[in-house]
Order: sequence, then C-alpha cells, then structure tokens
Amino acid sequence: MSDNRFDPSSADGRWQRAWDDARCFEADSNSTKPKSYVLEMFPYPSGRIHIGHVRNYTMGDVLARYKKMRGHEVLHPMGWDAFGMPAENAAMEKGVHPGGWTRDNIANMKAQLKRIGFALDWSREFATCDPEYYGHEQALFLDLYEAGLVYRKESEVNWDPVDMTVLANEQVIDGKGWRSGAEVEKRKLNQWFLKITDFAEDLLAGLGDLEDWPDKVRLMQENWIGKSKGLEFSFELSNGEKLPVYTTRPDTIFGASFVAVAADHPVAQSLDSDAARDFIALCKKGGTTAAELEKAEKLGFDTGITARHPFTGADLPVYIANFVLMDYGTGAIMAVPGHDQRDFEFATKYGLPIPRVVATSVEDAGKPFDGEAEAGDGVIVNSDFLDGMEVEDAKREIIKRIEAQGAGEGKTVWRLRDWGVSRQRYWGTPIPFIHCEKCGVVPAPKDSLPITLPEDVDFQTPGNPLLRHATWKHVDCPTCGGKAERETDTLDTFVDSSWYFLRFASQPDDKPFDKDEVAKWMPVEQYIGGIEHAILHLLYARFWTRALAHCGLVDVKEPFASLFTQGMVTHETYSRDDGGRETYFTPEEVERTGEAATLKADGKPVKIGRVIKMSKSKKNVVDPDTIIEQYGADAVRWFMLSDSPPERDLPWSEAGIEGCWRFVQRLWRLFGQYDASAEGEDKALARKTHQTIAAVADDIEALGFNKAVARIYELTGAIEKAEASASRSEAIRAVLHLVSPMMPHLAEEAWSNMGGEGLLAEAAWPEVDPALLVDDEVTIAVQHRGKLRDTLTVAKGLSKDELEALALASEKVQRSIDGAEVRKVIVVPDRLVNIVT
Ligand code: ANZ
Ligand code: ZN
Repeated sequence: MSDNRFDPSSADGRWQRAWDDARCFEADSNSTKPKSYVLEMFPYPSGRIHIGHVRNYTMGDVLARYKKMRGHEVLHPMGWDAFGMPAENAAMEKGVHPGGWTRDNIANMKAQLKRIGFALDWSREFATCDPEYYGHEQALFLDLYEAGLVYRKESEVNWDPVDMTVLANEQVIDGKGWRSGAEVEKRKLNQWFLKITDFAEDLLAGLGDLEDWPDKVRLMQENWIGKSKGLEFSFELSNGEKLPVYTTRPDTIFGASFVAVAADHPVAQSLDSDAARDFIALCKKGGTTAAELEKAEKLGFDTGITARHPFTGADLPVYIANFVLMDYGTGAIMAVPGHDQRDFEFATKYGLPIPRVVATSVEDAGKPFDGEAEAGDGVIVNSDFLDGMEVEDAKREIIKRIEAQGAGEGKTVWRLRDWGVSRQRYWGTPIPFIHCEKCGVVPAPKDSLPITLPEDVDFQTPGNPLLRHATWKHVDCPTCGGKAERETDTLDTFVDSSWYFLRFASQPDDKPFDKDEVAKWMPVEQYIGGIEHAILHLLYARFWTRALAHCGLVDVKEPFASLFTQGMVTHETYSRDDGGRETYFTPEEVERTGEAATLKADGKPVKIGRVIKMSKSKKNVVDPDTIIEQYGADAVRWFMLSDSPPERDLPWSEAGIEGCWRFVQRLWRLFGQYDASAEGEDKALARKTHQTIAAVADDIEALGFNKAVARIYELTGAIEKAEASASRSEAIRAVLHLVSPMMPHLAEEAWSNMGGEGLLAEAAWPEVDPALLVDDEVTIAVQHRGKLRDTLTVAKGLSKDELEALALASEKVQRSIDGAEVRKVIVVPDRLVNIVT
C-alpha cells in the first residue's frame, strides 16, 4: 500500500475483524446507558444482497454508530425472514432442499453484509426457519388461541390451481396468481384466522400517536382499516323476505334504482335456475379484491325479485352483481348509479335509470351526468323531504326516519378483515394443532413444541408436501390418546415478521422472550424499511404487539416509535427489441457515450430506457460485491448517503461513485496532514468546525444524511484552504469523527495512524463549544435619507457611541451626507445606524 492512498482492500477487512474481536456492537441489556434500538426490516434470504438493502442498512448503520458515539447503548441486530415460497420454488426447480437452499443463501448474504462493515450485533442473529424461533412462535400462537384470538372458519380463498395454494389478496394480480400467472379460482376451505378485527378501533386510534411515522403510511393504514359510518336497513322483497343492505350514503336513498347482492349471498344461492348457477360460477373466476372488482367489467344477473323502496314504495329490480363483495357490510347494496361509479357502469350496461339526487345547487337538479357518477358533496335534489339539505344533514335525517320505521339502524362498518394465516405450504411454521375424530381440533401440548418440519420431503408433485408425507402428520391425540392427525397448514410468513423484533431484544431458551428484558429495549426507536410494507407488515406487527400485550406478555402496544421509509436505488435500462420481446442488458455490458449507448459485445446501439428501480428482471442492477471490490465499502456507503434525500430515489451513477471514491482519498490526504503540535488559533475555522459538528448531529438525528454529507464537504474544503494552526488540527480530528459513522473503515485507519486511543468505533462524538456556535461578528446597516449607504462588519455588542462613530467614519456615508449638518443619529445595537441630516 502506498502511503498516500487509502487501500480498502486491506483496511476494510482488518477493521471489521477488529470490531468483531472487541465485540464492539454487542448490545448489553444491563447497561445503565440510555438505550437505542435501531432496526432495519430484516431481509428475505434470496441469495444476494440487493443494492436497495445496502442503502437501507447504511442509513440504519449511520444512526446506530452515531447513537453509540452519543453514549447510548445501541441494539442494532440482524436476522433472516427465512420462510416462504421462493425456497420451495427452488426446491421444485433445482431439486434442492428448501432448508439447505436457505442456509446457503444466508451464509452468502451474511458475508456480503460483513464486507460493508455494518455495526451489527451478530450475536443475536437468527433465522425464522430455526426450529427454536418457530417453536416459540407456535407457543405464542397457542397463547393467542387461549386468549380467544385464534379461530377456524370455512372461508372463501383465492386458489392458485398451478401452485396449488391459497393466495393472499395481494398475491392476486389482475385475477391471476402473482407467481404462476394462472387464473385464480375461488374455493372454500377451513382456514385459521387471527382476530385482528378485535383491535380495529385501537389500531386506528393508535395511528394518531405515531407522530414520527410518515403521514402517507398512517393514511394507508387508516384506509386499510377503513372505518365507515353508515346505515344498515332492510328492503322488503317481493318473495316476502327481508334483504339487509349497508350504505355509507343514506342521503342518496332516493337515487336508488336497483338493488344488488353478491354471488354468494343467500338470495343468489337460493335461485333455482341454471342461468343463475352459471352466472354465479362465472363470478367465481377472477380476483376477489375490492380494487380488482372496481376495475373489472361489471356483470349482473336479474333475479326477477324486486325490493320495495322504503320511502317511494317503488319496486326496484334485484340483481346478482360481480362487484358486490360477500364479506363486506351485508353482501348486498342499494345501488345509486348517479353517485357511485360502480353502480353507474352497471346501470349504463343494463339500461337502468340513473337519477340525480345530489347537485352543486338546487338549480342544477336537472343537469345530466357527464359520463360518470358524481361521488362528491352538494345539496340533495329530487328527493322529496330531503330536497335542499346538505349531505351530512340528509344522512342524519334518513337514519332517524329508518330507525323510526324499525327498518334498520346507523352502523359502523370496518373494511379490515380477520387475518387468514393458513398456508398450504411446506416451508413455514407448522400450525400447532391436532385433528382428532373424537375430540375435534385440539391444541398441541406446549411441551411437544417445537413441532418441527420433516426433512425428507418431495417437491416433485405439486401441492403441500406435509399432507403427502408418509408419517409426519400421524400422531396420538393429546386428549384421548387415539389416532389423530396434525394440522398440515403452515403459518403465513407475515406472522414470523410480526414479533421478530421482540426476539432480537431478548432470547431466552425456554420462552419466546422475557418481558422485563424486552421492556429495556422496546419500542424500537427507529425502524427503517421499504414503503411496500406500509400496510401489511406494519399493521400485523402492531396487531401482534397489542395481542401479546393483551395476553400480558409485553408491556408495549406500539412496536415502532419512529418509522422511516427510504427511497429506492434506480438506474436507466438498456434493451433491444428481439422480435417483439425486450432483451435487457446490464450496465456493465453497455458502453454509454453522450446521448447514446452501445453493446460492448457487438458495438451496435441499444435502447436507453427510463430510470427505474433496480431489478433483476430489467437487469439495470449493480452488484454490491462488484462495487465494493472496486471502490471499497466506505465509498459505497458514502454514495448511498450523498446525493438524494433519503426518502427519495437515488439514481446510481458511475460518476457519482467515482466522486465518492475521490473524496475518500481526499479525506485520507487531509487526515495525513494532522499535526498534533501545530499552534495558533484560526477563529473562523474553529467556529465553522463547531457549527458543523452541531449541524451534522442534528441532520443525522433527523435522518437528513445528504445534508450532513454536504456540510462535511464544506468543512473539508474550508480546512484544505486554511493555514496550519491548532484550530486546523482540531478541525481535521473533528471531520474524522463526523465521517466515522459513514466511512468507518477509513476513519478507523486514519485514527490509528494519528495515534488515537482504542477503536474509533468506541469513541465519543466531538463536544461542541456553545460559545463558538454563535457568530461574534455582526453586520450593521448604515442608512441615510432612508437608503442603505454602507454595511459594517463589527464585533458584536459595540456601544451606541462606538457604532455612531464607526458609521460616521465611513467614506460612503460621508459622501452621502455631503457636508450637511447631522441632526440626529438613531442606533439599534448590533443591527443598524440611521443618520438624519
Ligand atoms: C349507496 C351509495 C350511494 C353508496 C353512493 C356509495 C355511494 P365504503 O365507503 O368503501 O365503505 N357497498 C356496501 N356493501 C358493499 C359490498 N358488500 N360490496 C360492494 N359494495 C358495497 O363503501 C360503502 C359503499 O359501498 C356503500 O354505500 C355501498 O354503496 C357499497 F352515492 O350505498 B353505497
Ligand atoms: Zn382425541
């Protein structure tokens, strides 16, 4: 290694080992220091660390290292969200065991993370596929069962006929399985559910206190929970039955021109005709999410039954409609096509009336619709006794009248459903229950946990290997001792990630976690992850924490005090149209010149696409290993923090990373100039140094990493220009400390060269001298005849007389006065001098 170059290939590994040997980042629960729990969402072990992980973990790492420097005991753990489909897919495609595949991936990714030098407490590492972990999860599941929060119910599921599995709603994309692309069917199955709806009100109310969460995430959760106030009332049907419907817009009741029920509704199911049965079968195809049904073509079937309008007495036709969901409200609606878009499309298709009952003003009562429903506010029109009322008043009026008629009542309805956690999959936590012919469904005894997955499984036949396994499911009933069978469903992997942060905080052998130990760390002070988890993971984790608190197992309700969702790393794409199919190329395969790009292999042009999230499928990726090998961990870390605000996307650029690499070397040279014996004071530089220390601290605490980086650049420039002095040496040392959370290897190496004591990773954040934070010079404005004539830079706190004398001594001021008699001088200390002639 030459003396004036920093060589990461030797330094990075050396310091990583030094930190490991000194166990610098192992968190001590018994420490008396204030505690900080910094957590990034743990990764799925897909095989390679993605550049998005690098950005995410670098942010958390800077915060964790910084907090440690500020004297906190920091818990910054890492583990693996290791169950899930890709391992089974690999097993099917490559004939490997999901467990072996997962373990190999974990080993690779851990080595990658180590090369980036993250300050992680590896002593707490675990994977959710460790039997210890999922055994404790089984115990917690039984606790929730005891508390009445777990139940089984036959329910309709999205069934992927190719993967032979139930899909969560979000795994159904445009009516097709997210992985197989197969048309999703609906099936009824006995499923395990967690009663998240018991906590709907509390989960919603709790959002109000999460001030350090992004507003958009809170709003997404609020919408997902979906509390709506409305009216449930019954229509009298022509067949003599009653049909309850739910509406959030009772004010529009005079605009109802038909009634619609879900395909699974008893009214639909009881129809005795082939046409009806065919239509119901048709509705079973396609996705089940509200969002999908909104997009899909509206289809209906006229049942021939009519419903009597409670105020007009009109007979409204009753349809089966594909956009009505069975499990929301009552599974039946009064349809108001003028003011609901789905109803509008339906009425247009089937030639049903579209009356207007809401308008911008009473005069607009006859205004036609402009091709779509008007869902907004206004005044009520064409509605008998409601005419002229505001929407909210009309809602109250209708609820009052319906209640008086005894036909229904005001009601609150939630969009949030109970959480179906059953998966017909091998690679997950076995659900700890046993089915006995005599005793029914019996919980597995706690002392039989963990119920481990069998190793010898076959993935060549589709379906659930646990169901097919020759012996695994056969057990004795814990109650009667007779022959019984294990539950072969495994838990949704979102369960695994709903409590992992508690296990990081405390890891006893004999139970999932220790309550008091958990209390020392929780809640997580700063949680960092992708916006894609804004709803499900975060809501499930909030629910589990509440459910465990309800069982008396933890004292906290909200697991994550502060949440940050980072932006993505992006890059342009390169591709060619290969006879209708786009073939993509990696940035490494392409030569980029000015506006154009060519393929290195054949020198011919390739198309430059938009700058989008790096993804394997578009090949617009850079591999963390490659760039770390090329530039070292610190340049990569610095790049991740530099150019964009952390919540925004970060476009990867070769020029950008090269700039970071040059800055690493520039700092290296600067650190080499540190001279402990230099003398003399440079007040301006000292002031800049201390102001920067304070500002960088504020920036890091606010996760404004790019701002911190900009300030460090600025201070570095100032030091480079300054003459040798004690202040300059102090400034160099300060920069070394400021960059150490961001470029820990470079900083550690320079620290040791300077003869710094111990490891810099253990050092304290530099102290700020408050006296140096305030500028002790001020700029005084000097006015004459209402105009600014001169500005004076003077020491702060000069007396009125001194300021007056200085102002009058100014040449510019004298020119302006031009010999006139000075009648009065008004002085505002530290601000202004006004001369009156
Ligand atoms: C009449 C009406 C008039 C409606 C109008 C809306 C607008 P949110 O607000 O999302 O909770 N609805 C009720 N149950 C349904 C079901 N099972 N499947 C599909 N749609 C259903 O939605 C409540 C509204 O969605 C209800 O209010 C109902 O349509 C419809 F100008 O009733 B409304
Ligand atoms: Zn039994």
